[in-house]
Amino acid sequence: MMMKGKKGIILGVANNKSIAYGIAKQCSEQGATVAFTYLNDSLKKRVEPIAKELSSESLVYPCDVSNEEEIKNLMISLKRDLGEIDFVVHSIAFSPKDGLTGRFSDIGKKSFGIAMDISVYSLIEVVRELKPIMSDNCSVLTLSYYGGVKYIPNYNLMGVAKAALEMTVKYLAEDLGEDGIRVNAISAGPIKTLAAAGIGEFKFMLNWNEKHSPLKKNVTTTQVGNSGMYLLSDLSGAVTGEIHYVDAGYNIMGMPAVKLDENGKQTIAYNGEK
Ligand code: 0WD
Repeated sequence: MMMKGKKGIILGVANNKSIAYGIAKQCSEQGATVAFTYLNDSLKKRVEPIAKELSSESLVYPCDVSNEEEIKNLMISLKRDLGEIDFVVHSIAFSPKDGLTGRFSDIGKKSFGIAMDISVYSLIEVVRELKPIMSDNCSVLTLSYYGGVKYIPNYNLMGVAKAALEMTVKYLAEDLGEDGIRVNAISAGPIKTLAAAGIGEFKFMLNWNEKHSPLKKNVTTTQVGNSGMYLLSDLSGAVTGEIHYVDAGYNIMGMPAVKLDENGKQTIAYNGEK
């Protein structure tokens, strides 16, 4: 029981396909008490059964991270119900549609601001507001994607947001290190979730990653959950400011591997043909 006695909050469960659900489940199985937030009333209906499944039915709180008051109220509720917290998972991102389709140069200023606010600034704000109740070896985890490091088709504005998020992790890690608080990110391979449905040609991304990653597979929320649990546990007590890839190794590839087909002709595993 790697998380026995630990208490934490997970922001960003939309349903049981969410990466945050995978992390919550693994933490709970390892003995943690997990509290949840929901974005709005329609998602509340999805989050409540998940909280019940993980014996957290009394630990479900509203929190739209674009609303300062809701973040402040979250701290008050957690202090009342849990006292201290040992981990925080920020599994939240949002971009208006014009940030994920069409030409990059057409992205509007308003969309840019919204994506950066919800997907990046919210990490800083959540950490700052919850800091008074963080234990002195608290671990914070957020979720990133390789599109913040290299060009990925259609990831567009979210790529810029993830680049900013990854640097935010590093600056926060340094800032909070003296308080014993660790801040890390998992850069996960593509997974079919609600948020992923907004990305153009997502199926192509899934196929491409599966065929061209060293492990020749896509990752699951359980696998991301296990790595997340490690980063939230004392097993990673000397790890901070890290962007940890959980992507079947895809990020190490500079080009797709070339194989010989039955005619001795050089070929790649997948060229995007449907
Ligand atoms: O392939 C993927 N699915 C990957 C996702 C690969 C690598 C990284 N990620 C990241 C995402 O960018 C995000 O940061 O993982 C994180 C979680 O995403 P997810 O699990 O793929 O998607 P989902 O289940 O939709 O959870 C994201 C949730 C929102 O869901 P919807 O679909 O309703 O936008 O983020 C939450 C919301 O629950 N969210 C908010 N929460 C509070 N306040 C807000 C907000 N303003 N906006 C979105």
